[in-house]
Amino acid sequence: MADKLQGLIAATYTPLHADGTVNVSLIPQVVERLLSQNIRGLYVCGSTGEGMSLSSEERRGVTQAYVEATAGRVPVIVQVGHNSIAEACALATHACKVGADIISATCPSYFKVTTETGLIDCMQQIAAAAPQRPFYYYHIPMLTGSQLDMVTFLRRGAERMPNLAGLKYTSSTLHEFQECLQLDDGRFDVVWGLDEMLLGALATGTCAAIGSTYNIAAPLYAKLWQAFDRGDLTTARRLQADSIRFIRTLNGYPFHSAMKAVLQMQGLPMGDCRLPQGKLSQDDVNTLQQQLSDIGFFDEV
Ligand code: MN9
Repeated sequence: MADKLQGLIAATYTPLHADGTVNVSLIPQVVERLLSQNIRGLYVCGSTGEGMSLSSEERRGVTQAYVEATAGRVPVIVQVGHNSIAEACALATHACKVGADIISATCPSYFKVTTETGLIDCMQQIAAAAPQRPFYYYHIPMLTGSQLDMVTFLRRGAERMPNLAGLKYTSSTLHEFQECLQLDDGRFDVVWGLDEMLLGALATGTCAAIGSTYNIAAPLYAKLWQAFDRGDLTTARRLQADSIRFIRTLNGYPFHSAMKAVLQMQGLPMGDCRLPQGKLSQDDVNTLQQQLSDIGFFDEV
């Protein structure tokens, strides 16, 4: 079994030009900034990177650019989920070929996956398309609509997927997260995916967390993690409260469009989001900047 993921992992954004095409030329700068902030891995083409809003050709281009820019310094995890399983398999094979370290996938979501066996049937094909790489199922029921039992999935899935390594777990059910972490003496790598509940996940025993807001506030979360490690829960709670507060502000807008606007404020011209998320008006960008400044966001990160 491969090493488990560690620490803060950024769910990366996909930079776009003003005309909406992908701006791969910015990716090296994105990667250097994240690595300089001690980010320990990159999760590419997930919800944050708008994988589902990109063509497969664009996803291959973004994958290759992130792998090349990272040059083996931290693990690159590529999200290949698609409503067409065949397309997901082709993306997995490509990611493996260009040197991605780990493959991950959501389940199909137009036609819902309603049983754990059905989920294993789908994931088995994708995992088998990159058999030399660890595979992590991306559990995000709020977006896929598939609220299935992850303990059953891991237990039974491992019998059919030799490379099933774990989960990216984006759901607030901490008790199930804990069960998954502890299953079979901690055999699976179960990675936390809700930034606003990082402290709860640390208390539960997580070793790694993948999230969008680590792109804009890695130093805050690093301090939170360090405070937790030294047992200073008062500081850890204060920092988590700050994260909850700025995430609440961002949720007043289309979330990822607002996140890209913040990255722009921090000096990275990431462009807008694709529809259906879209872009913030200039008025909204100004209001957002003022709101974040009022809560001290820019002083803290
Ligand atoms: O999976 C991200 N989820 C989505 C990771 O983007 C749907 C999270 O990092 C959230 O963006 C974050 C803020 O709610 O927790």
